[in-house]
Parts: sequence; C-alpha cells; structure tokens
Amino acid sequence: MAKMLPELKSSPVIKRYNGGEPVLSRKDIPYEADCIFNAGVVKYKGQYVMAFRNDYAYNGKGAFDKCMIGLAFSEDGIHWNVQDKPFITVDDIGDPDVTKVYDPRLTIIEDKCYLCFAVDTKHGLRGGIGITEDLKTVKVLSLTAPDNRNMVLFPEKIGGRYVRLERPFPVYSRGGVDRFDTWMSYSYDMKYWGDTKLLFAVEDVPFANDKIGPGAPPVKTEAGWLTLFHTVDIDRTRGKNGWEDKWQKRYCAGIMLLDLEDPSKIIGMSKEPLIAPETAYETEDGFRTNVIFPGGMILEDNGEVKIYYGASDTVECMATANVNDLIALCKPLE
Ligand code: BMA
Repeated sequence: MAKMLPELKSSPVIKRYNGGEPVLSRKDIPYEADCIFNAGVVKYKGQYVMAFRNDYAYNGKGAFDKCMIGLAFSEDGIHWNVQDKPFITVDDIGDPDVTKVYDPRLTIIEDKCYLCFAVDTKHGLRGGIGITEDLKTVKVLSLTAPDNRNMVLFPEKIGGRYVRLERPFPVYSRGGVDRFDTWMSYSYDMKYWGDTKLLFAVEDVPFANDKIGPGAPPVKTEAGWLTLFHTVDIDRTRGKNGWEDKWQKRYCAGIMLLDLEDPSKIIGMSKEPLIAPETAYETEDGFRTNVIFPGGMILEDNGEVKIYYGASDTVECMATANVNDLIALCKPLE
C-alpha cells in the first residue's frame, strides 16, 4: 500500500489571485457549462488566450456525460471574455471513436498556436496535438496510441526537433496499480514522435505516491526550462469528496528546471509542492476536491510568473510568483 503523506502546504513564494477566487467559472460561459477547469493559457498576437475544459450534462452518478473545450480572451490575463461558441467538441477531432475531448494545453511555436489535448475513445485514452490558424478551427496533427495524455509542447525546437512531455499509463508493468511517470518524445514534423525516454518517475518526487504528469508547457529562462508538473498522492483513509462516494487522491503542482539544450536532464526540482490544495475552492467546494491541476504558465517582462490551474475540477484559478523565486526552489538533485 502506498505510504501516506503528511499535510502539504503551498510554497510561500506563491500568491493566489484574489485569495484563491476563480478567474473563470461556469457563470462566465455563454453556453451549457458546469465545470470549467484545467485550462491552457498563452500570450498570442497581443492578447492572452485561454483554452479551458468544460464538463457538462451531469448524469446524476458522479460524472458528466459531455466534455468540450472553450476559448476565452483577455487583455490582462485576469479578466476574461469567453468566445460565444465552443472551440473544440468531439466532432471536431474527426474520429468517430472519440467520446470526450479535454485538458487543453496551448503553446506558441514560431508564431503558430498549437494545442495538446486528451481524448477518451471507445478503445482507450489518447493524447492529441492540433494547430489552429484562426483560433476558431483546429487541424489535428497527431494522436498517440492509448493510454497516454497530459502532453505539453516546448515553445521552440531543441536540436532541430519538436519536444513534448507526456504521461503514458503502463498499468500491467507497474504492478497493476497507478504508478505513472513523466516521459518525453521528439519529432521533426509534429506527426511522428519517437526517441522516447523517461524524464522522471513517481518515486523521484517526495510528495507523490501515486502518479505524476506534465503541467504547463515549459517556460524558457536563463537558468533552464522552468517546468510545472502535477503530482498525486493517495491516502486510503480519505473518503468522500463533494460529489463522489470515494475520492482518495490529492493533486498538487510541483516545479523543476530542465537543461536548455538537453531537456531530458533535470537541473533541479523542489522537494516540496509549489501549490497544494488549501483554499475553500481547492478543498471543499467542488466536484473532485483537493485537486490542483496546472496547465498554463506565463513569464511576464517584469519577472512575474502567472500560473493557471484548475481547482477541484470545478473552476479555474491563478497564482503568481517571481521567476527568480521559482528558479531558487529548484534545488539541484543529489
Ligand atoms: C486526471 C485528469 C484531470 C483531472 C484529474 C482529477 O486523471 O482527468 O483532468 O483534473 O484527474 O480528477
């Protein structure tokens, strides 16, 4: 049985926007919406762009029947205007096997807007990569074999290749339980991915005992690629959350620094969570309580870093920190 972890706290360098109030929630959405969370955010063509997950059509049994991706725009990264129509629904993926599309992450590479997303299909979970020229339609460039998701793209080619982080789910070979690690792959064309390697494993993170996965697309700094990830610890003594009979997981955000030229090398990592669930939105009010799920990170010119995260699979929140404080947390690995 997984070792239980103590109470976890957010790093003191983190400041939650408005005390942890959401920056986007269902009341802001002009079409059917229930839970708005796990957004990807970039600055693109003079504005902030957010792609968010919307779960809706509650089935009365602890889950939603439908899931799609919406889009919002902002001048300041805080106040958002939501596009009047959904951005991506299952019909836009072009594969009749797909039943849900969710967890978008945005990356700008050479002035083009790419999007990673997850799809549930009748035959497994897959990670997708798409490109949008007009922020209205998406062309799907690739879909992984199942089970894989949580993909994020680095914002530039490294050594002539595109690079992504990803999180496959190798159930049989990890003892038949969740024990999922973060991997990376390379591509010359965004379609064919390979040279796959393990970046880090769940046992490398002291505040995880269940699984880890990529968070936001990495951000370039002089010290290295500043990289968020999410972690999960499970505690069998935890019981019900807001809506489900049994919810024993806690999700936190962690931070690490990867080598600029060889991002498979970890320069440093914080041994403690960057953001742990603490506020009411994060621990009490929500579909799945105790979930922090980071999907967007923006480095501003003044050194402020905006971190966007889904709280309790129900609303989207934001926190800020100074870039040098975040880098300082990434202590060299022993
Ligand atoms: C993960 C993903 C996320 C979600 C999290 C907590 O497996 O499905 O989208 O936020 O679980 O429910």
